[in-house]
Amino acid sequence: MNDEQRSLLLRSAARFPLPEGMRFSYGTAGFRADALVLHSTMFRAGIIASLRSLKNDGAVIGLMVTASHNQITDNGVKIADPSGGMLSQLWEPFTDAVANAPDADHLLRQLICDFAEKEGISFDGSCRAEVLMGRDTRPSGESLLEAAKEGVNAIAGSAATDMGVLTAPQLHWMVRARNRGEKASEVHYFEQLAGSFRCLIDLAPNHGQKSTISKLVVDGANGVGAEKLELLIKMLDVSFIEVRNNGKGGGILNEGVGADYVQKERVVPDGFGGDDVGIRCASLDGDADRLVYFMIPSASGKDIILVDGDKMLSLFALFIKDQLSVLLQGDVKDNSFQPRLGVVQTAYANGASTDYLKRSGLEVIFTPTGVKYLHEKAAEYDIGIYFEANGHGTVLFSKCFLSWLEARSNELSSNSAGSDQQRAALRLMAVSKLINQAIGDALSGLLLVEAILFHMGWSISQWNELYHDLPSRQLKVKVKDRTAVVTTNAETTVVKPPGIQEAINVVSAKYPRGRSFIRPSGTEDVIRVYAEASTKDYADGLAKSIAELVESYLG
Ligand code: G16
Repeated sequence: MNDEQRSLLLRSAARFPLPEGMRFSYGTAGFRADALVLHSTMFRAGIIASLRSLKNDGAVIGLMVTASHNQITDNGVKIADPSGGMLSQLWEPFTDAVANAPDADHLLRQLICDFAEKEGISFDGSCRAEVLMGRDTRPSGESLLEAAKEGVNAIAGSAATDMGVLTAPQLHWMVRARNRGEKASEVHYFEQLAGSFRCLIDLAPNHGQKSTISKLVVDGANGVGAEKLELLIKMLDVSFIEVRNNGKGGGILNEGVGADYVQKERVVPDGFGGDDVGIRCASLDGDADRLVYFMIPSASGKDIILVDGDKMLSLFALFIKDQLSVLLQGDVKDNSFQPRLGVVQTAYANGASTDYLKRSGLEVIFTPTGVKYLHEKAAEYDIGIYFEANGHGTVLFSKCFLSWLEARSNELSSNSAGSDQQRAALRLMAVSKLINQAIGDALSGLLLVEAILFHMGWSISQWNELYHDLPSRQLKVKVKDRTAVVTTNAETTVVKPPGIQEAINVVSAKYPRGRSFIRPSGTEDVIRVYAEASTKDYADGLAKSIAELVESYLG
């Protein structure tokens, strides 16, 4: 950095002082906190995004201002790497250090210069950083995005482009598209989703003889997903989707609505009720990267039947496996390429889902919570399907598999056009275009679920019958210091504080099919408790006992 660059950085940083007594951590999916204390964090996240772009020879980086499922008064930031995936974990320690570096004595500047030197990042103007920015609908978003923009601009020669209000997955998709030299506007995103969805519908068996798709009601969490889904519906020109909780009727983001609420509380969200009994319903979260389905079984109660991320994973895996086996049958020569199909889950996955997937002959791998871990694992397969039970996930297709598929599809269209094999190849190609390759995306996931249910001719109940969930319960416990809990084995074993894991084991063993674990949340200031057992009462009882254990150990 030359003197001019240094003084630009110092002048800009002085406008965003660190709030006193706060410690920021990049966490499960970026920085999150009360929006009032986040201006310095946003400014610094802007700097990090610029540096990340310089490190990647000027590739486009994404910066999304969102706190996703958190309450409306919170906000946060997610940084997208050139692939469109989450920021490399290798940079997280530096990111934490930058977010917390004291302003005094130019420590922030020194930290940045030292890191840049170590990473071989040059400020000589040989390449220019470019950062695409988006925000969700939170009221604090605009001013926090401005702070992040100032951070980008504090690295001389960097360019920040404000893409406005977007879902988080849209921004990730745009970053990926830009770096692949593809068209990357919102319209292109919608066109790609709409085109591949139509293609799957047209390829459904007996299409034309089937009735139209039955009604789907979507809870938009009073957030950005509702607004974008309405646009997508217009582009699709369909009438089977009704959007509720779009924020226009005075509802509050994530309050009594949204995927996180529906999945954790298992109750009917606001805006839904007796008239929706038996109808297929779905919920998006605050930045539309999570999706769960549900059904209201009776008009008299608040309970729902949840069809969660595990069921989505199972539906996608089943469909893809079927299409693959059709495609691979027959021609011995082509059978020489055997694509590897893998599924990735976390400890939150319902035990019944894992049993079902294994029984279906699939390879199941576990990672800690956080799509950054699942995505990385899924990318090791030709087709990697990953989902968290909370509805965050996608299907990844390797470059090698897609080239093979394209060649195979071309061959089939010249030799056996209209054959089952050709249709299977076309379906898989459409899935790879429909489902977001950068990150979990509620809108693309929703269209894929709808297309597969239509293909199968299934209702939501038939889908739900794939396997029967073990009853489960999740709780959160507020403690003095959540970092006191340290876990291992994909978060299934607590190593600190000593003794608590043994106590959890003793309690869990008292319940038939009892399984439970605890972990510190990376997005909220709580310890999360998960419990499952053979009955609802047992699962509730086990969760309560484990929560009491957490309180007794951590206060
Ligand atoms: C984020 C992550 C998810 C994670 C969730 C909850 O989701 O992207 O992978 O499951 O947080 O994390 P934790 O239990 O650590 O609080 P979102 O939708 O909030 O961005």
